[in-house]
Formats: sequence, C-alpha cells, structure tokens
Amino acid sequence: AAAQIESKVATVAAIPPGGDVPKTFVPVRTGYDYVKRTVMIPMRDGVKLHTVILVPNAVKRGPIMLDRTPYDADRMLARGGGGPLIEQNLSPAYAELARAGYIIVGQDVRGKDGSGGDYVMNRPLRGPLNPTKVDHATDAYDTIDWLVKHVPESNGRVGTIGTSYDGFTALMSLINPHPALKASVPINPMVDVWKGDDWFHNGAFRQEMMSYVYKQTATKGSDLEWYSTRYDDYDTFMAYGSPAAYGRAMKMEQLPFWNRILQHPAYDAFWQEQAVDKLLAKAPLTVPTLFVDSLWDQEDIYGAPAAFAATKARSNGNAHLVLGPWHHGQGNGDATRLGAIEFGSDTGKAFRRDVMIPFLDSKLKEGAPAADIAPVTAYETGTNRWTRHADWPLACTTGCATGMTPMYLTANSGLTLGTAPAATAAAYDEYISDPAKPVTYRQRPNISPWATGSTWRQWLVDDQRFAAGRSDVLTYSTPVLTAPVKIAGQAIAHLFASTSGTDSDWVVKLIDVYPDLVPDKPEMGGYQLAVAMDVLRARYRDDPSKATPVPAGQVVPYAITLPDADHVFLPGHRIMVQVQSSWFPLYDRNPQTFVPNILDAKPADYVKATQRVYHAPSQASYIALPVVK
Ligand code: PG9
Repeated sequence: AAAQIESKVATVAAIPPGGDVPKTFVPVRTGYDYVKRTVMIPMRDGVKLHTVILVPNAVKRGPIMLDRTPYDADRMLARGGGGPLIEQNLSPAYAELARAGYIIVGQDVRGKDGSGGDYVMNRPLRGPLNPTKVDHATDAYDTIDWLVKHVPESNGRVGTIGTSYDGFTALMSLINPHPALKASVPINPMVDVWKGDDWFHNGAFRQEMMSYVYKQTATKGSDLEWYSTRYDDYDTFMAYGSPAAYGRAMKMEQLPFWNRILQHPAYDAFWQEQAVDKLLAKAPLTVPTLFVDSLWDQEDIYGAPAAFAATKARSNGNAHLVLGPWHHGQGNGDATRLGAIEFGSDTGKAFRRDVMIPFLDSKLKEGAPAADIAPVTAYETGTNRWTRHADWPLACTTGCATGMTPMYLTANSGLTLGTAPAATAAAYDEYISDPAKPVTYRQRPNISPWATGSTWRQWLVDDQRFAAGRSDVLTYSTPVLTAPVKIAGQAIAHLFASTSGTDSDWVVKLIDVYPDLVPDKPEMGGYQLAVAMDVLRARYRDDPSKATPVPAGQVVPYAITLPDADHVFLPGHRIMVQVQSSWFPLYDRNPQTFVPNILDAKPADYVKATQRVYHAPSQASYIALPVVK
C-alpha cells in the first residue's frame, strides 16, 4: 500500500512547473446578481485611474452613479467583504440605487490606491493653486466621457455622488460639467476647510485631524497607521503642547500637506481660493444637485448649506438642499437614532426612499416622471418630522422672510428672548481660562476619533452637563418654556467680552435642556442637548486672513456664527447657552498670548487668562436666533 501511495505521489508532480498559482484563474460566478469589472481609465494627461464598475444583472440600460474616492474604490465596492449579492458589496444607499436600476462606479482619485498620477490633498482647481492641466473637474469629465462610451449597459446618463471627501469630488464634477452629467448628490461635502469643515473652525485648529493627514498622505495606499503611546488623547496632546511639536515628534515635516497647514494658519488666499462654495458661485449651477447636510455633522457641518447658499440664486431650480438629523454620513445608513436622541423611524431610509432616489430617477432615467422634491427638505428636530420649504434658511439677518430674534444674556445666568437686560450691579460674568486645565470637547477619556470603540460620530449630541459644572464654563438659561420656540437657520452669538490675555478662543453652545423629569425616558431628565456649537479664534475676529492681537482688558465685540439648526425647543424645555475658552483636545489650545503662529506656540506662551462676558445695557451680549413662527 505504501508503495502504491508512493507511486501515486510520483505520478502527480509535487512541485508543478510555475508553482501552484496558475497564470490565470477564471472563477465561476454562478448565483451572483451583479458583474464587477475593473478598468484603468485614461485621463487627458495620460494618467490612468483605477475604476471599479458594478453592473447589476437586472440592468440592461441604466444610469451610472460615479463616486470618486481617496479611500480605496476596491474596498468601497466590496464594503461588506464582498460576496454574490449586491448588498454584500455596497453601502445601503448604493445597494438601494443598484436595486433601483443604477450602475455603481467607484474610482480611485489620481495618486491614491490603484490609480496613477500624483495625489494632492483636495487637489485645487486648475489656476493659481494648481498650475497643472488636471484637477477633479477634468478627471470627472474625462471619466464620465469614457464611461458613457465604454459601459454598454449605460443609458448615457451619469450622476456623481459621494460623502465627505467624496462629496468634495462630486462638487468638483459640477465645474465645467460633462454633458452626460445629469445629477449630483454631494453628501456632507468638504467645502471650506478653514471656516467650518475639517481642518479649522474659524481659525481654531482641529488637531485630532493630524492622524488623518498622516495616514492619508504618508503612503499611496494609506496603510501606515498613526500610533500613540497613550489611550487618552487629552494626555497625548497635553504632553506635546502644540500641534507643530507633535508633528515634529511624528516626523510629519516629511508630509507636504502638513507643512502647508503649518504655513497657513490664517484664512489666506491658500484657503480662500479653494473654498468650493466660492468656486461654485462663479458660474450658474447647470446640473441638478441635491446638497445633503447632517445637522449634527462632526466633520463637515459647514459644507452643504454653504454650497446651497452659494448656488441657489443662479441655479434655475437646480439647487436642492436636504438637512437630516444625522452625524457625518449617517444619511447613508441606519438613522433611527443618534446617541441618546431617538427619531422614531429610520430617517436615513426615508431620505433615500422619498427624496434621493426619486430625485435621481427623474434626472437620470429616460421617461421617468418629474419628482416632487422641494427645494429644501429639512428634518425638524425636537418635533421629529420632515418638512418642505421653498428656501433655506427661514430666518436670517438679511434676505430672509423673517429676521433674527435677540436672546440676551443677563445677570444671574439668565437668558431673555427679545428684551435687553436692565442695568444691574454685575455687568459681567468672569472665569479663569487655564490652558493647563482646558475644557474638553467630550467627557474624558478623549480617545482618538478613529480608534476602535470610538463614539466620535455622536459627540455633537453628547450631554453637555459634563462641562456645565465647571467654573470655567459660563451657563445661561431661560426659564422653562411655556410655548414652543422654533429656529430654522444659523444662530449668531454676539459677545461683548474681555480677556486679560492678548488672544482667546470663544466657544459658544446653544443647548436644548430637557425637562427635569422625562417619564418615558428617565435618563433624559435634564439632558443638555447641543443644537449648534462653534468656536472663534479671537485673533481672526476682524479679518480671518490676518491675525491681530486682542487689546488686553478691553471689552471687544465678537460675532460667532453657529451651524444651521432646524429645531423646536418644546414647552417644558429650557434654552441654554454655554460659553468657554477651549474645546480640547479636538481643537488646539489658544496660548492666550498673541504669538506669530499658535500651531507652534512654545510652552512659556501658554498663560492663564481672566475672561469676562458682559451683559450690561451698553455691552449686552446676545444670541441672534433665527426664530420662526
Ligand atoms: N471629510 C472627512 C475628513 C476629511 C479630512 C480629515 C478628516 C475627515 C472625510 O473625508 O471623511
């Protein structure tokens, strides 16, 4: 028997020529409900972009949805790990589109993953910031041109879609668009990364994004992991002191984009000329577009409403806005709740079923009926209902149907709607802002946004009571409301404030305080839900492009525009405002002495400062609220 086995082994070569991996292997695909093809699409400069095309078997002549990504198209189109069914490969929105008859295409942007060419973070449009002949507008154009000519199942119509950075590339496809581009759905797009999207908010640097810059630009495949020797980023960023010091410790001077951040702390031409809302405003919007915003977007809360505002006047009805009660990207997933906040139904599915897909069908499918999509579809939080509007915002300082309603800060930590404060003994409230003990943006431990187990996505709806009790956080509130107060737009905090230092950060939070008792959900008793929060770095108060010191000890006016809210403060609730001077470690600390570049402030620059917020008749701090009936 042994001899027989031996002889069998002898007949089957143990080491086949060329080894065990055949030169080609044709897999079977029985039971698959789609075909996936991978192609390299040539751009006008000869660079080829790695592109994955997923064609549902049922689609014989269908529109193409194109998502141009810096986050690995192969992975994006095998999201669930892949498998025979469409749902095992695509996100909910893309799977629903595929089931609705769409061909789904993912493409690596130039210089990332499988594509050729050079990667540039948010590659600017050709022009002063980009002397080359190519950008995301031309790459989108060339890609669409190739797709409609080489995808036989296509009906010749293309839509662009994407979230976040991919929302940015979708926006760029709207500039000098290809004639086959008939619709676009930029979701939570990066639009102005200095004013209110990913890198800065009004000059305060989002230093937790350093790890993103590292991973995104250190290697073509984004496969070099950032690491830390501490669990709590509070400790890490305190240990390094400044972003530049931390960057040096991680050898980030090797990364050109990191160096550009360090070189451009102010809103100079570098940031202004790549602000996508400004770029879109230069020409009429000729492609029907659905700008999708998340009201609690922890990453790009500024982009979609800004792009809508910049294009609506000359869009000939092509500009549409959706405001969902979501975190970043949550419209493309399960959106029944966000943190402790329950919506009672899946608002993400409702958006995709009732707005996004009908909108795209009407623009991309031959003979499809017009869709009844309002210019603005907004989810009203507090009452938990979708609403339709002809425009957005519903109230604003100028140009809206309704003006703003002042809500004044008063002595004894009060807030009064519409009534200026009377003179009182105390003209201001004060606190000591100590950079050695900064106010955190969340209850510690502050783990990295990208760490396993992170709940980063929901931090904007955290209960703000963790901060309210601090002596360096001012808290003001109305009495319990007896009637609902609805806001629909951007509140603006007008502070009259002084600092003993020569620079400050001012953080303002507009908060909905739940009743002391909530019988059907006891843990919500007294919950402090922020409906809009933002920060202003005082050195940029007058001119974002040029830092100027703050005159120490003098009362200075500040205007801080908060992100859009569509919220009803219900009877039994209270309106609250909190003011503080740090939001750490998401944002870098302000040393509170005027230094050339805060990103590289030295240890000795960080000093305590006495902050005063005034509520005297002639220095009456107030929040201008976009109240509507
Ligand atoms: N807009 C998201 C992001 C960009 C840059 C830094 C961190 C996050 C995103 O594209 O996911």
